[in-house]
Amino acid sequence: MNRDGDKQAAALAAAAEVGDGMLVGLGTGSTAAFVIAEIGRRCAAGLRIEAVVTSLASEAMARAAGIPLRPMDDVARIDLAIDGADEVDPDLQAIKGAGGAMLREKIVAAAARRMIVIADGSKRVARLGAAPIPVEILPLAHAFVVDRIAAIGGVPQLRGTADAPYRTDQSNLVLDCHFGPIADSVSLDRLLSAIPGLLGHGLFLDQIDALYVAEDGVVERIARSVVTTA
Ligand code: A5P
Repeated sequence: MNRDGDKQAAALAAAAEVGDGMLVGLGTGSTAAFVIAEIGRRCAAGLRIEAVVTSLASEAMARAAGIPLRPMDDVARIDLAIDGADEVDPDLQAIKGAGGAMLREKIVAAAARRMIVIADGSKRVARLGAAPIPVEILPLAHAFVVDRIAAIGGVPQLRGTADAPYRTDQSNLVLDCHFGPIADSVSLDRLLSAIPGLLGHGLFLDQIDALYVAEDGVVERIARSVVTTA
């Protein structure tokens, strides 16, 4: 099966965990788009849920799909968040944020009682770090954060160009930070989180409860300690 087929297969399997009465966190990206479409289809068929979104792009998709939305500023607890990832390791630690939504994605993940990640097989890695870790920063802290990232061994690259930098949904900047293979993700999480002006980063260490990953059409559900075939 092709990669999109695998993304969709993982998304459909995860969407089956959504039930009536839930407040659901909707992720961002091409894999999350399949979940939004499927939940929209089920809402049209009578599923009664509400959702919060992690980006303006997902908001537009969810509205078009007819999913009832609540503003996140009104929400402290979410039943289930479903989102994609850029890399996931065997301990269900992940790098997220290629789509630039990692700050809102982490708030939604932290508010969620359970978080499920959906992915095609290409996202599975033995060790995190081939992908850069995206960090969202306050524009006025740009030079300062670049200096601090370099001081802890990272190579930060401004997303976009100096003349036309990429802007997040919150109008902030993104630095894609290359660290290479990550030996100590917990320490790196602490070091990044301690930099003033760095608003959020794409390392997700303890938020993910389960992964649905599809390879050649076969979906596997991996919980933090249990592996079953979906
Ligand atoms: C969005 O900011 C990201 O965290 C995405 O969830 C992640 O990049 C995966 O995206 P795809 O599903 O498009 O690969």
